[in-house]
Amino acid sequence: MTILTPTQIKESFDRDGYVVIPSFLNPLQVAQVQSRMDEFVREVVPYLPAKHKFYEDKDRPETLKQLQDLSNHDPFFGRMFFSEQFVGVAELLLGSAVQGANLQWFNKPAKIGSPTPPHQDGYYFMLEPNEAVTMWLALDEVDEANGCVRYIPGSHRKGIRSHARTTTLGFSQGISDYADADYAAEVPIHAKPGDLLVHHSLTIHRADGNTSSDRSRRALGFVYYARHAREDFDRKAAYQKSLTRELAEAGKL
Ligand SMILES: O=C(O)CCC(=O)C(=O)O
Repeated sequence: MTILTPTQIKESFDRDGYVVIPSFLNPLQVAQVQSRMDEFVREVVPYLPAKHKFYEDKDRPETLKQLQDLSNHDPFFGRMFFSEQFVGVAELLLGSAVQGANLQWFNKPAKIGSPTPPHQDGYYFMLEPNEAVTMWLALDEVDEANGCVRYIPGSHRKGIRSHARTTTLGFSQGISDYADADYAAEVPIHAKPGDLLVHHSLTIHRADGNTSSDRSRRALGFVYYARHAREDFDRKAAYQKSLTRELAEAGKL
């Protein structure tokens, strides 16, 4: 296995808008995360607010697909989110101090996990300047069959594309003019449990659904903003409020 130096990690991220760090967590650490996550899903998720847990089908608990704000709901995940191990990578890549914004859990259950529409996280973040990273920690073996993440290299240098409302719960906005040239430029990223993918907030990415018959596709998503980036709180709160109302009225929450 090649071990990347911090300089190589930063060069790759600056060039492509993403970088893959293999075996960022060792197998013991991955097992600890999995075990805490299993407990969390069993014991805490039933009490979480509806807006922080999304299901493919909310009447079937086994179809849980996304959790929000884990660091505020659980001390184990809070410690992980603010640990030097993760914060240090965010600081290296953004070249500045950072603020933790959100720790999410993503799943695509076997057979029914829905696709992630093409998007740029920065469109959701509403930051000025738009300087942030998302780290995607694989908790399962991930490839094309269960919906690996696909990046467009260099897209972080081309600004924000136009987005429009999608019907995907948890990814309410997608690039509205995603075209053949975009599909052709994608790089699918295979990952093993413990591998860390990191992308810039302007890097275009998407994922297919999980078409495998028996493999889940679980990951943790760590979002850090550059400390000097300012969030448009009013605009974001207004959007969240109207989205939550709309999803509740549609019976999705
Ligand atoms: O897990 C996925 O399918 C996509 C995750 C994503 O879009 C992100 O971490 O920004």
